[in-house]
Amino acid sequence: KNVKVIDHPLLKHKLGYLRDKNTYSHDFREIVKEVSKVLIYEAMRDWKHLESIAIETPIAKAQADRIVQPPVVVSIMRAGNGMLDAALSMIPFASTGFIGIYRDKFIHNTVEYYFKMPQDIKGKEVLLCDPLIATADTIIAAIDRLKNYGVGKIKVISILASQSGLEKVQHHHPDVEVYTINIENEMNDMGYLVPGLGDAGDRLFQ
Ligand code: HSX
Repeated sequence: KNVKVIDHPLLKHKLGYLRDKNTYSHDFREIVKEVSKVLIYEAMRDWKHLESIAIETPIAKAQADRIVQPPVVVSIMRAGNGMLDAALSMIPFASTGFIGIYRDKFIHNTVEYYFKMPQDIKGKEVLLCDPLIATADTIIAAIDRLKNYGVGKIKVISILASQSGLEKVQHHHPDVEVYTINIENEMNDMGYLVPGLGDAGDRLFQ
């Protein structure tokens, strides 16, 4: 129930281009931004922190809603950076954090090489961006780290996620919601999603 698959014909259409190996970086980057905006939009759907402020339209005085206590957008580098512009364009007043982490093939563990959060993230909601969840080791390690800082609710924004990876996330972090476009049933020996879209970082940044 904490996995939200955002099912929409336009997203399906765009996902086809992301999967296609003949879609090169420039277009791939643009489409990642487009689908990320939709995922962020859905992840913010239940946002409760709105305040009403007085404004004037060209015609009359009016009340307008403003989001308060904005979330922290966190990118898991490097592929998450491809989603960051989209997230910040949707929530321009959000603060941003970065986690550099990768799954090391040789030591069979995740390695963190960078961790930089804005000040005072305690209790703040986090939108954690990484285009892919395969084994889920990366995302789980990132969630573990964020929870050590006492952040509020964590929502993961991911373009594709494996069924087994999602189960693992739910097992370790049942309170975390995942927003994705499609669940992939298979993974190969290298830990790539099948059919997937390849290595998101490479396809974004070549
Ligand atoms: C890719 O591998 C993605 O961007 C993620 O950071 C990671 C997903 O793999 P896994 O840890 O879920 O197996 O570079």
